[in-house]
Amino acid sequence: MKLLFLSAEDRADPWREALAEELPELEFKLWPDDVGAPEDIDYALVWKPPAGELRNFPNLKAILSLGAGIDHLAADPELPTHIPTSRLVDRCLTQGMTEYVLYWVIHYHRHMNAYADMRVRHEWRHIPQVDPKRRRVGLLGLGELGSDAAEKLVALDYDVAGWSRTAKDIPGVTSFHGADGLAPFLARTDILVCLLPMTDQTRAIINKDNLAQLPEAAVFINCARGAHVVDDDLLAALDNGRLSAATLDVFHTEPLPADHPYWSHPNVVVTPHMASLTVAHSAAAYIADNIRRVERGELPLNTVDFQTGY
Ligand code: OXD
Repeated sequence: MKLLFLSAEDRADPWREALAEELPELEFKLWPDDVGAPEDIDYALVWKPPAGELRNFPNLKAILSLGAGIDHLAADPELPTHIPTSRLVDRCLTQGMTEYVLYWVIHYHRHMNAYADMRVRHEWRHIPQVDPKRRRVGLLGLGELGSDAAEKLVALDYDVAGWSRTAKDIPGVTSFHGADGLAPFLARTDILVCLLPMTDQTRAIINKDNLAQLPEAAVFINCARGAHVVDDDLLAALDNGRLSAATLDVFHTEPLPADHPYWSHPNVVVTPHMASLTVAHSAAAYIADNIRRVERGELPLNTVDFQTGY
């Protein structure tokens, strides 16, 4: 049984070691130099494969994504769709994203951006502290990642709402859904966090019209995809005060070009698509479990529905 590892962004060695512990009978092949006979490859563990590449492996039994998002696969018009594709759902991946969201929500809630500016000016004063029950956090997307972040924010007493395609029932979280639910959701959101999947319905959702629904001086945190955002509209909202700040982890072009205005905007924090990185030793157990399932003739966990796009 052979697995092909194909990613220009992930280190192969930790995966080779972690999968050898989980499935000693699995042979680890590395794209592009150590592929062997393409017809011998049973599984492809991938991140952003070149379009059409997976067509070259005629006996693949499943495609396993190295990340939670599968837009990197959905964009391939030649993706083999007669076999299942599985999203990565993993404790460390979810935990990492929740840490990122909590870190930045708390940063803005506790005015850490303003305190950082004051430190530069050697200025000593207090900014009134706000009860978290009065801080309205809104999560765009209540899937695996969004719902975990929502639950942890509820545990910290924030006033949490979420917006999703269909209604969700998460204790303590006010659920808005569908096109009609978006404007009222935005109108009650001081800190907006985007954790949406990338689909035709969510592309460019952070645009001038939707940003205009937010209260004055709201904050935006994007840890989903750059294409959720119309960059010029976001920059305009930062410049006209609709938004007071933004933390952005994802961009239309990655790495973010050195001359992009986000880098030097005083109210924007840029992080290099690191909100949650896949941890091989944790995720390998899930990948091995999925391979065992397929070998038993079952579908892998979290098989992607390409109609909904996740
Ligand atoms: C993912 C990502 O989809 O890192 O997991 O963006």
